Amino acid sequence: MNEHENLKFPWLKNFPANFKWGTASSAYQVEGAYNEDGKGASIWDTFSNIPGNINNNETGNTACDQYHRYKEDIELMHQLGIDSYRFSISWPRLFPDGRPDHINPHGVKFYNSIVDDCRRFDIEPIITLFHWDLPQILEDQGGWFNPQTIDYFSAYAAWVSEHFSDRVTYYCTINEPQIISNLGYHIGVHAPGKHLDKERTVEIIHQLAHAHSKAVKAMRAVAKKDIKIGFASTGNLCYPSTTKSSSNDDMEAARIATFTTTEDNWMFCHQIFCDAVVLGKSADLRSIGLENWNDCDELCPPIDFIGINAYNGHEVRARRIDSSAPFSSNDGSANQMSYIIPEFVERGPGFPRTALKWPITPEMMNYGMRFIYDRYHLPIFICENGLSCNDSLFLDGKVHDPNRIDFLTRYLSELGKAIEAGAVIAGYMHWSFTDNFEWHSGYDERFGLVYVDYQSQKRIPKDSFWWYKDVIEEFGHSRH
Ligand code: GBH
Repeated sequence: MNEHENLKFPWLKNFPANFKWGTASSAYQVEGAYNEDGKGASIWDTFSNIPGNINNNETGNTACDQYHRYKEDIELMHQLGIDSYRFSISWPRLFPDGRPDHINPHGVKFYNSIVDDCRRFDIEPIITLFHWDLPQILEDQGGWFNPQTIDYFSAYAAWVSEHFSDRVTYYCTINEPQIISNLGYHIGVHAPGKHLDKERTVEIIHQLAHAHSKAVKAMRAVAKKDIKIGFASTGNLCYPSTTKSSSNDDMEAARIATFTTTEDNWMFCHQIFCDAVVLGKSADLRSIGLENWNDCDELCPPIDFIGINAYNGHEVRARRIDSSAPFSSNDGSANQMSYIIPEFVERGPGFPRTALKWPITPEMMNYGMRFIYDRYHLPIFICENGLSCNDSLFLDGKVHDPNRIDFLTRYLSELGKAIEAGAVIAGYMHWSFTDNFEWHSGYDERFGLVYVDYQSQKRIPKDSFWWYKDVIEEFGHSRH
């Protein structure tokens, strides 16, 4: 038996002892108390309270009521055994009108309590600064197009760093710039519900890159000790049809397909943000008819990790084109050129899918993370991974979710293969701890390890909760 073989979880391998096992959430999706104790309105408060925007006209006004129930929730996290909790701060709960001159003491007290309660249980808090809830008043003044928003964001970030860095080491600046711009400003199904054209939409991503970089610099300048900063990116990740061919053409094709900016993927690709803020160079935007960004050297202050939110990916195979160059070399032989064209493999009928009908593609966790690591050379945090299932209370009073356990086993097993291949993966934050407000899908979609009965706000750990607890106990040596 090899030393990595594990009898209890035979599929899970290679997780290092210092690997962080956690869960993730975001303020608007769990907190509720949307207008209590001096909180300012965010674009999501506005957007979800307009009839027609959200499934069943639901809102995040109450959500999981975590604002009032955080103690119970953190105790449950302790029971789960996680060693890190990624949550976001609601910018307008801290700074009701966005600008840094008026701070809300109730907001300060609330996030202090979350941080202190986590630490009491040895749970490392990972703070996300912006998970989509822009102060409404800033949106009214031009939102991310207004340079003042970027200044206010970095002032808010600096305040958080100064205030929390004695107790909090890990920070994500922005969650999913790709989704903010695409769903919020282009397709319009997320707040603020705009329908901008491609050029303006990409400009939002550019502005978010400025906000990120300015915040990173401001946070470092005032941190009381060494802090670790990253952000959370999302986008399509491809995996090869087969890795058996000796030339590994499919592997190369998958890598090319992952990072090539095209008309089909510009709204959902990693490189459009990550190349600028990590590598300091523009993704190729000419391929989608736009100018490249020429200020990327300002956008890439050193960061410590890259967060990846990973849900599904695409299978890709290579077509190799061998062509003779239109000229001959001196000896008269034709000059052979050969290149790879990536082809997306169609998903057949009955392809496995989650409740939201998102395809189940675990291989993405292996190849995708390796491609990301090869390109950016930063430790990777899986900042989100999970699925919605049609969870309900069974007659025995429990919530049985075998589909979630199988999904997670598959995804974590593939993640272990990425680690084996040399990708540095620092941790895994499961999305999500509790069921919560799933943006325009409302409460129909349940992503939690903990079931929430929204009528009573009762929390009921699902089978996957106990399964994850066992996994953490088995592999989470770091705390013992
Ligand atoms: C994250 O967004 C968010 O950060 C989080 O707040 C949210 O609750 C969570 O995911 C779950 O949605 O059409 O089948 O290819 C993730 C957004 C998920 C959007 C995957 C694109 C592709 C699905 N992305 N999705 S599919």
